[in-house]
Amino acid sequence: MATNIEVMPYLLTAGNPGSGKSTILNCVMQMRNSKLLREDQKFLSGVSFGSGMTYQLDVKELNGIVYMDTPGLDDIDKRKQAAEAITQALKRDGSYQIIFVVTLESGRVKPADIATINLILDSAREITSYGVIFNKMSKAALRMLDKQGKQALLTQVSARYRQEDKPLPLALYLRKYEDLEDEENAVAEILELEDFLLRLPTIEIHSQNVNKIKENEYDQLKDHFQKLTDAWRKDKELMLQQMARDKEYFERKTEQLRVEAEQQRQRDKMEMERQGMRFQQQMYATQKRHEEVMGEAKRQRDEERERHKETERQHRKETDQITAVLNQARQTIAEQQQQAREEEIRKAYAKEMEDERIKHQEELRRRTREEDERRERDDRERQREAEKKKSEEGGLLQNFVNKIFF
Ligand SMILES: Nc1nc2c(ncn2[C@@H]2O[C@H](COP(=O)(O)OP(=O)(O)OP(=O)(O)O)[C@@H](O)[C@H]2O)c(=O)[nH]1
Ligand SMILES: [Mg+2]
Repeated sequence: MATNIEVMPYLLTAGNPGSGKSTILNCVMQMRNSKLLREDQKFLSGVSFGSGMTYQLDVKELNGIVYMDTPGLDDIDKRKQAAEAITQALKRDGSYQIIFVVTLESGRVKPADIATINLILDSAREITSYGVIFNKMSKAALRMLDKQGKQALLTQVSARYRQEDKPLPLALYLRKYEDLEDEENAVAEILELEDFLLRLPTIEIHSQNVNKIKENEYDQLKDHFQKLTDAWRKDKELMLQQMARDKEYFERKTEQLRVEAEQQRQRDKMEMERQGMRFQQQMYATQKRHEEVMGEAKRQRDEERERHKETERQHRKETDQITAVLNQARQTIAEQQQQAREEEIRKAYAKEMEDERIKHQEELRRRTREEDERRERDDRERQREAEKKKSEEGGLLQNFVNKIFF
């Protein structure tokens, strides 16, 4: 193995018993190997009661990478042995990727894990960058872990015994894989591991800079971080209490505002009702006025209609009178015309009579004249007769002839 030290990079996991170090390494190795790993190529993993399953440094080499599984420091009986195994793993001179595997307890990083990380970082000061896998997290916890929660976990896990300003580790939050539960040497496909390892910085560790892990300080450190954790919890409780007080105040304030708003609403409602009543009264008065005006208008209209009827009646009466007068006039005219006509007839008749009389007179005169003439003639005749008679003696024949020809 010594021959590989200068060329092969190391991938080292550290953390407390049962956190899942061996399983994670097996998963990484399987992910990087085309064939299924043989049992002897894998790290021993599984349920162990009492102490950790890995209690000494376990090393596997696969495809040019050396995987190192270190034991946890929490087991008091194996702590010294475990500390030696970790120191031994760090003293190999080469390029390392260091991963701490931790599990949460009630959503918080365990003081034992913080103490372990602190002791290891204290022994190898060249570990300036490292990764932390928060392992076996419930799906619900992962869902609820927002950006702030993740930051809180990282702050807890990188809390320092010595106050030093080191960058925060690279974190990976892994869910609890059901098919790994209590299994021995089980392997699962954890896709996030690939990306995590690609981003995890590689650091150089030189054996001369690696000190022995002070495992005797473990309990003291754990207590220290326990107190710190308690203080965080207290802070959190205080914060929660403050939040509860804020919430109560907010609720009280909200209720007060609601009551005020309700009172205002009631006042507004009453005011609106008052205004409504006033409006209604005004409406009523307006309506009444309107009705009065309408009534007055109707009365005037009726009167007008009556007047109109009266005028019409009067007019009709006048018309009748005029008609009567006209009829009268017409009748008078007719009578006058009749009279005139009769007069004319009478005159014509009179004229006719006159004419007749004149004619008659003329006739009479003519007859008289004729009579006179006849008498004259007769007289002359008689005279002639007489003369004739006288001449008869002179000429009876002559007279006779004259008589026949006249
Ligand atoms: N459900 C579930 N169980 C897991 C997971 N990872 C590890 N385990 C189980 O947890 C137990 C302990 O795992 P290991 O890998 O042996 O833990 P470890 O950190 O190597 O423990 P030690 O060697 O004793 O220090 C095993 O039974 C694993 O199957 C996981 O993601 N989900
Ligand atoms: Mg193990």
